[in-house]
Amino acid sequence: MTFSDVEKAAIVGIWGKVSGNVNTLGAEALERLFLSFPQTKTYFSHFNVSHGSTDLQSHGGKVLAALGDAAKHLDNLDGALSKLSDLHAYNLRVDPGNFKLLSHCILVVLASHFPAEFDATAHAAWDKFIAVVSGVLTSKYR
Ligand code: HEG
Repeated sequence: MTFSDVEKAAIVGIWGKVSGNVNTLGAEALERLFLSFPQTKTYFSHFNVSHGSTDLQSHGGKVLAALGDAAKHLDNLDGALSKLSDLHAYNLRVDPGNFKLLSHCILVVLASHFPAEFDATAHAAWDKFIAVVSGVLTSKYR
């Protein structure tokens, strides 16, 4: 999957808004995930999932930081995400359907925090970007 120059600019531009605040924004994405789609909590039974917990902050930060790293490697996402792909496929075994749910929650966070920057072009580019990342993370299941 390739990204156009317009898509790349939108992905990197929004990442610039997110990068200084990954723990807070990531925690909000996870909180939305767990409240709207409670079945996703089954993977996190060892977490304190209450509002603002350090587990939410720390894990949310890791997820968004991984997206930020991916945004720097848009021409080689398979390579950049290879280790994370192994982890999700072989160790965590997250049902691939859950990636769409988390992706939705991340897009909602971006839209609500950056309404001016997150226009239709940025929305489409980020939707594609997270879908491609999710595709890589769920590519080694069999
Ligand atoms: Mg995953 C760990 C990124 C979707 C469940 N996830 C991680 C880690 C990262 C990450 C960076 C830490 C890896 C490490 O410690 O080395 N996850 C990530 C991305 C996306 C994603 C970028 C999709 C965009 N993860 C995802 C989904 C679920 C899930 C949809 C389940 C609903 N991830 C999960 C769990 C862990 C990680 C259970 C281990 C958490 C822990 O015990 O600390």
